[in-house]
Amino acid sequence: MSQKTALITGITGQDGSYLAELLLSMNYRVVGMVRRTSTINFDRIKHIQEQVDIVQGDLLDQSSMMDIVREYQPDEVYNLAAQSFVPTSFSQPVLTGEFTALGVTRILEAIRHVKPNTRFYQASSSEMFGKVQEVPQRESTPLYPRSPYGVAKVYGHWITVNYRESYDLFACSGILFNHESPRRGLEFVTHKVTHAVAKIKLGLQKELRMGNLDARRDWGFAGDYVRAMWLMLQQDHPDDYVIATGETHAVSELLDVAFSYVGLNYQDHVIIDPKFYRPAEVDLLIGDPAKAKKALGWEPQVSFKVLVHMMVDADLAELKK
Ligand code: NAP
Ligand code: F7E
Repeated sequence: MSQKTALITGITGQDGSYLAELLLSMNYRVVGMVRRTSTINFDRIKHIQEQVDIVQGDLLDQSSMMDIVREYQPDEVYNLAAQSFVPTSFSQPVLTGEFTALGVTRILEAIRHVKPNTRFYQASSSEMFGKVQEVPQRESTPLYPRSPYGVAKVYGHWITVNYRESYDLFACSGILFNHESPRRGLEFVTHKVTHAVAKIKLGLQKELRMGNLDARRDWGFAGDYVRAMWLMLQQDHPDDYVIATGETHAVSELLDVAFSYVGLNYQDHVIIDPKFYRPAEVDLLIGDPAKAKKALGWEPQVSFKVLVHMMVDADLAELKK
């Protein structure tokens, strides 16, 4: 069989790096789109940089997307690029809409005009469920986003469905619940906590300032979740899938598991700071991955506890270097 080509937007992000590793292990030619920055930051992909084709493009720029699809003729496109931090979406709502919402249409337009048989994956999010209308959340649960990020992802989800129905594109929307790893950005709550735990344990920090400890999330491991993205594009028909563990944990439980792993009590170190509260919160997320299990044969491999311990261990090792 001839070698397949996959284009990944957002290859420098957490998921992009795991997906690139997975596709390379399956002998794909991997093309990674990166935006121009004054300082290059390829930390997450430096170990595979020689094996991927890096190409400059931006979700804000239609012609760059067209040119990339024309030049590389990808069999599969994974649209992982986005402004992905919820608090920033409140402070930069218009930019978030341009990247996270309209960016999806730009890439779909490039595929439609240049190579319409390309298979397309859109990185949709459990943030679309927001103020949840059903527990647990599944593919048919009505959407009620609670942030400009969530609203932008709703647009990205529906434009993907619309291009599938209007132009017969093989376009899938993966509705992924929170997924984490040692490569997670430090501003997200899991990595913020595990990094602080490691620093406190090593005597480099004393306190940790946090927001809402009652929020509940369905947290999985990013390495498991990128496998689901690939599986969606290998099916006979395009569809949408919830990818989740089916378990929910409060932020306070995350703190407890992380601090107690190194023999500490989080209540001795955590200070509540209203600065980290959001204008509107998503209180409870818990996904039902039954459809993905049945249709894709997908199941998560890493439990919540193992995930948190893995992240604390990685932070300790990094800080000791
Ligand atoms: P991430 O670590 O924040 O990575 C985002 C990527 O998007 C980075 O490579 C970033 O490049 C790139 N990017 C941002 N704006 C861009 C632009 N205008 N043009 C081109 N590239 C741009 O996110 P992640 O956690 O890997 O998540 C991947 C995708 O899944 C995102 O769309 C996210 O919204 C979505 N998602 C994530 C989760 C989760 O729990 N992780 C759950 C559901 C959905 P730079 O390196 O230049 O910043
Ligand atoms: O917050 C609470 C916060 O920033 C989780 C993105 O990948 O997943 C992510 O979005 C919860 C929230 O992720 C702090 O209020 C308390 O309830 O880690 P987070 P998120 O907002 O759920 C979805 C699926 C995506 O698609 C997004 O791209 O934790 N929380 N105290 C805090 N959160 C942060 N960041 N910092 C705190 O100090």
